Amino acid sequence: MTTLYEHPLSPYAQKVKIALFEKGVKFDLQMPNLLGGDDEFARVSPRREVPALVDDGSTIFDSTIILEYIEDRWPTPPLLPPEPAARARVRMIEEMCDTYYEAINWATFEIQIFKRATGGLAQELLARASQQRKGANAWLERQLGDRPWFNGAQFGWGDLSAVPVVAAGAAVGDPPSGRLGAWLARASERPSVKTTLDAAAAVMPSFDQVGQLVSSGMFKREYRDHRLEWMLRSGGTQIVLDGVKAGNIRFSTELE
Ligand SMILES: N[C@@H](CCC(=O)N[C@@H](CS)C(=O)NCC(=O)O)C(=O)O
Repeated sequence: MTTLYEHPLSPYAQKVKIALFEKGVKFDLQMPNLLGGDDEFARVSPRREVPALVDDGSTIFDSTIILEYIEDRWPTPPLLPPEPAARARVRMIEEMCDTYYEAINWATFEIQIFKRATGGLAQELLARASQQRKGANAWLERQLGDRPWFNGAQFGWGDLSAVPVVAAGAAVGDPPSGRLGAWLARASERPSVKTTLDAAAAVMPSFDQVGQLVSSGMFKREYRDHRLEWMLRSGGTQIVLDGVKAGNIRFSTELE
C-alpha cells in the first residue's frame, strides 16, 4: 500500500505525483490537516510539510528524497537519464526550481491571497516577483536549449521538477514564451501532468478561504529557508516581522 500525503497546490507534492503517474504506481492520496493536531501526519513528516510518502511501512519526507526513493523502488521507466553529466544537469534544474523559482510563486500567493502586503508595498513586491520569474524562465529556457525535454529525448526528472513552478508562474500572470512556452504546452498534454495540474486548478477557488484561516491565526504558514530569504531579499522584511507578531507564520518545527 502506497499513500502520498499531499496538497494539490503544493509544487513539491506535484513533482512526486507526476513521478508516480509516470511510473504507473497505484497510490492513495491523503490531504493532511496542515493546521496542526494531525499526529499521524506529524509522525510521517516531522516538519509538517507535504509531500510525504508511506510505502509498505517506510515513511519518507521531502520531495527530492521521495523522488530518489521512487526511482530506486520502481526503476521502470527511468526518470533520470543514463549519463552521469545529464543526471547531474537535471538534478541542478530541480534544485533551482525548488529553492529559487518556487519561492517567487509562494511569495506571490502570500501577497495576493493571504494579503501579507497591500497598496504600494504589494505592488512593489509583486513587480519584483514578476521580474524574478521572467529571469527564472529565461534561465530555464537556456537549460532546455534545443532539447524537446529537460531530460533530453524523453520526459523525466528535470521536466517534472520544472512543470509545477513554470505552470504556477503562468497561472499568476507570467506565461513562458518561446521554447519554454512550447515545452510547457507539450508537457501539459501528458496525462501525468494534466491530471496533476487539473487537481490544482480544481482546489484553487477554495484557497481563498484559507486566507481567512491565516488572518485569524489558525493557519500559521511556514516561513522556511528560501521562502524566508525571498522576503528578506525582496523587500518583505516587515511582512515577516508582522507575521511573527500576529502569530500567523511559523518556522520549521523543533524536534523533540
Ligand atoms: N523541501 C520540501 C519542501 C516542502 C514544503 O515546503 N511543502 C509546503 C507546501 S508547498 C508545506 O507543506 N508547508 C507547510 C506549511 O506551510 O505549514 C520538499 O521538497 O518536499
